[in-house]
Amino acid sequence: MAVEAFLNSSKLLQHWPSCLLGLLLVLAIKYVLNQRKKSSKNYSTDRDGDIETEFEEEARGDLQPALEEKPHVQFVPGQTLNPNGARRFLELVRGRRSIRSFSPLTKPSLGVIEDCIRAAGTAPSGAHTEPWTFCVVEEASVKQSVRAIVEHEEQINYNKRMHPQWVTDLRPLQTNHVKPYLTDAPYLILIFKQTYGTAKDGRRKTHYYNEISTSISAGILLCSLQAAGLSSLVTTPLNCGPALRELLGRPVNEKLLILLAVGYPTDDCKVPDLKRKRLDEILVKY
Ligand code: IYR
Repeated sequence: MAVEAFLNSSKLLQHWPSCLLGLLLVLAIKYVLNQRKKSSKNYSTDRDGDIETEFEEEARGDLQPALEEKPHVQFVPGQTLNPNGARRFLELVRGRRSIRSFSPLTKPSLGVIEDCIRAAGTAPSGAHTEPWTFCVVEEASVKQSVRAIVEHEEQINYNKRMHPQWVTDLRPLQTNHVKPYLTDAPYLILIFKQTYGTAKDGRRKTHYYNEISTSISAGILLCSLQAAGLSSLVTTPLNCGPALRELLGRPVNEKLLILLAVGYPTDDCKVPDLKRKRLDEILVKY
């Protein structure tokens, strides 16, 4: 017995290079299989992390675009060359200020607000998914509920949730948790980004770059409100998103991006004395 065991162990000793090779081969195969599994689960991971969706593993032959596939049409420019256009637009947007003192007495027509939202809806979006919802609130009781939610959370934000540096940085703007503009302004517009949608076949539809797309459309909305002669305030009520979404009965795929108050300033409306950066501070030429 002892002799046999000795012979066996000496055989093992003789063949250790091939054993090691075999072991390495098995490890290499395992590694390759693992990597393939990882990458097949995660098609959409881009290096900037801007595309958040992970796709389900599914038959590749079965895939259909969310958008209808049809021949492209001739582009007809909607604008003609206008050398003064940019300058006039600059003058328009230069005059825009965020205000916090709205007149409760004057109210623009809903038609104007609708046109501004039509303009916002022209924004480009990831794979033309148009991932935005604009909720317009004019009903006094709903504005009151919005204000109650926001003031409750902001009181916590200002008093304990946020870092003292946040409160300090906001001091020049003279803001606090009391927000009369949420009930004084004739309209509130709550802009939701749709984090995903539903395709025609009922499957979940990826809304690529939904935050960027909705932010672009919000920018267009601000400009069109300004063009309509209206004032606006952009607010990003911290920690209020879910409660406001529920108040308005919006679905779970929608997340509040920003809340606008819209209307006319009071006669005694004051704004912070702010300067904007010069062109040479924001433009880099190559
Ligand atoms: N959302 C809060 C606080 C606030 C935060 C920033 I950053 C501002 O630029 C302005 C205000 C509020 O509306 O009071």
